[in-house]
Amino acid sequence: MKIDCVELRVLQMRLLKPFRTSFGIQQDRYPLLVRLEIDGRSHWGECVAGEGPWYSYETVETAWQMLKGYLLPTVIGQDLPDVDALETLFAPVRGHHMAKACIEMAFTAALAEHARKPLSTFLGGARDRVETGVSIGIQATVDELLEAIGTHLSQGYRRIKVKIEPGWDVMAIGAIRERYPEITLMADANSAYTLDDAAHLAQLDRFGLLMLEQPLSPGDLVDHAALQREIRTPICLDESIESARDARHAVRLGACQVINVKPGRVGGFAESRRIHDIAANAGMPVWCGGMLETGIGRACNVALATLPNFRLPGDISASGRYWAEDIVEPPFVLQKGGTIQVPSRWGLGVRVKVDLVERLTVRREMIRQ
Ligand code: NPG
Repeated sequence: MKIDCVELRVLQMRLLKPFRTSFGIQQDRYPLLVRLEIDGRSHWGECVAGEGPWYSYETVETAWQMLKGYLLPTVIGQDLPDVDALETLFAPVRGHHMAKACIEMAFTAALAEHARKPLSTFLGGARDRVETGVSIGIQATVDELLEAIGTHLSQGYRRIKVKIEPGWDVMAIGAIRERYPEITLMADANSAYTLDDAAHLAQLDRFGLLMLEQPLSPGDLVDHAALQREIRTPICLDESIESARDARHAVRLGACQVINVKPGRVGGFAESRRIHDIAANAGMPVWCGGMLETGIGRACNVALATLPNFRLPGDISASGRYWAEDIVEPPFVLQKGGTIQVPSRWGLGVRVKVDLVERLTVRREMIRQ
């Protein structure tokens, strides 16, 4: 298949509620969308890069530059029989997985459509719904945190993840456990601690958390392994796992017991699949994370989460947890049992609301050969 040209766009979208993590507060999201034109048809993808270099060195701006300057010129106009061919052309560009992933995922969805299969089936998944959870940001007070959790539980979410940071951890988790002793609960630190905090983090052990996500810095595989020897709560790695090689190293070192796979973070579906398989061979479950995506990235995450070793609920919440109106039709809604239905249409499986995308666009450019 030949990508004839690619349109890049940045949208401006307001989150229904500000989202606070150990990185800071986010109110607006600026999703970078790509639209591949193949044989006169449009295939959409979403880049998960953030507005600033906090979660990763990649940003909306760097991804735009990489796509325009290096990645798209190598693939536009080339005959690409499969994803391997695309990965080979992208390989000389070091890193920049988020920039690469949006093209890889849109191209994979195009291949699925061409093969007349839903993306999930094309990737090798077999489920028609995926279990999901919700990620709740740091709140101003414990009362607000408990209220936010109560709201999401009443909406049907079955797994609650809360963001923590020094000063908002043992006390906050303790208060949640007092109010909700039985819920499936986990914490995400987004790298806010160091190994010196091991004894402090061990205090979380008494709360029976499903896992503690990314307590230390992304590069700290060795320190995560040391921390895992000092705490009982299973460590989950997110930012630390940028590739299948990182997953292999993490398994070998005992740096984690769970991996959060975000296809955008690792360069796309193919690398996600490799990480999935490494974890499966090690008997380690994975789950699908989220990056406050629009329905386009969400459709990709839902499809990926149908693979067999996605054995824990993901951060793939319903469209209404983020946006007043999602840019896809139908939007993703929460079903009974805290699940999301997997689209059954061919390809990406959802229709992009082009008029709405147009209204939300703050920057656009067509990249041709
Ligand atoms: O529901 O999409 C979602 C958000 C899930 O907490 C979530 N994502 O570290 O995993 C993360 C975190 C994040 C969000 C990180 C935005 C960076 C930006």
